[in-house]
Amino acid sequence: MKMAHIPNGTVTEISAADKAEELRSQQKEFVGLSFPTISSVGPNGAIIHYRPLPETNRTLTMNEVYLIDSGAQYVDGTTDVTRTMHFGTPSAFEKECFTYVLKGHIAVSAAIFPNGTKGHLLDSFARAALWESGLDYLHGTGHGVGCFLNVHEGPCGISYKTFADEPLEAGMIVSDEPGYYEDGSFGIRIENVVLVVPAKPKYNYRNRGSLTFEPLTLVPIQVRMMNTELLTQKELDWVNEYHRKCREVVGAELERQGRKEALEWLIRETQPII
Ligand SMILES: [Mn+2]
Repeated sequence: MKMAHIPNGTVTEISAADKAEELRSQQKEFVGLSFPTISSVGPNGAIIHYRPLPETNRTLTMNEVYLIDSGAQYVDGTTDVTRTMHFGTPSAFEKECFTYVLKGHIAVSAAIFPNGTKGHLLDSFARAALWESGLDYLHGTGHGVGCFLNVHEGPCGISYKTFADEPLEAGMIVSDEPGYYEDGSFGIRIENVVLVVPAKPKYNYRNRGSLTFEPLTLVPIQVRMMNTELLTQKELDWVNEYHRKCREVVGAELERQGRKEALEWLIRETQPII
């Protein structure tokens, strides 16, 4: 799928999902998809567990939000990533909602919390910006991700639900995926898989130690969907640092694989926000 093909009306939810699968299958150690791809345009994006069928299949256009949640099983790991994008000009409301979701995503990803904290305590971090505007989403914020196992698994998670919630420990892998769904109009979700790692804040209360997250997923987050005026300096720095890392790590790999067009796209999509 090239962005240049969108205006022609030749890309659909199903063909975009097939293309993502084809590209994934070209990478080494690929075994299969880790779950059925959610590929959704406009109002279909507001259906949280949507998957495209021939009778619901919509065409990607310059006028509607596109959401894709997909992942694969590789012999050496499991992926699960969601990105939301617009190929034309998103509305002010779409951008506002996207930015609140992004704030929530960053709030979890950059959170520093004591050892022994359970994931459900972090769930409200992901919702605070939405809640402040009277908005919310009706699913949990994160699930455990196994390595060539289940893509949705325990024992830890980040959810308003408190059952089966083991404390987060360094080395655990969870998803960070807040969203917002406007019925009949659009859906937004930003999902990375993140690794729990030790953190070193200024103090170490009663020697209990602290943890934070390191993103394992490295895919640009579309700046076009952001209202950057709503972001704090700390959030802007997070986005810029994340995009720098995407460019460094994925850029080197695209170069190695000779994927020139993808590399040009990556460079465009990871320009620093000033
Ligand atoms: Mn997920």
